[in-house]
Amino acid sequence: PGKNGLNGERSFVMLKPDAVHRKMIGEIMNKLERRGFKLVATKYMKASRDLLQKHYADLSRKAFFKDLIDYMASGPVVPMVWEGLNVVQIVRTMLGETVPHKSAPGSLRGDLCVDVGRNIIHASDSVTSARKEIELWFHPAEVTSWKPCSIEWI
Ligand code: RTP
Repeated sequence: PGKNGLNGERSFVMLKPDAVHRKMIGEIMNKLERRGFKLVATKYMKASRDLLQKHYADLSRKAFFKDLIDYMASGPVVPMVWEGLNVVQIVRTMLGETVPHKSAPGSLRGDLCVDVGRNIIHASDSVTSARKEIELWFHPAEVTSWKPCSIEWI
């Protein structure tokens, strides 16, 4: 174990507009918290097409790129930074597959969605892309890590 008893790894996770519309924000955040990860940044926003095009730049040649940007710009999103041991890989596993019909029950997509074009959540696929995505979506001052404290609250 490294920093804070964990490896201090961070992932960029984003609830997509369909998750917001379907009122799943709490349910999904709850699953990430219960798994053992720590929320260190979040906001609620309508993302600009420019920001979304930068975020999905690797997919710009894909036939579905315009539909993807239209969908992501169609309503508010909830970008987040989660911290914890092997968070990048574990959250990708929790998501299930990109295509919901290949996602096992028990995974977020396997339990909560059916359409690849409405697949509720994004999460970084590597530590390197997490670093880039966190930098794209958050100012450093918006990310606030914390340690468990010993004060008894109740
Ligand atoms: P994400 O980046 O959103 O976490 O998704 P991913 O890694 O599982 O999948 P990726 O290949 O990066 O694709 C990004 C998002 O594009 C949409 N998509 N639509 N119509 C299609 O065939 C298609 N394929 C991908 C999905 O919303 C996917 O999450």
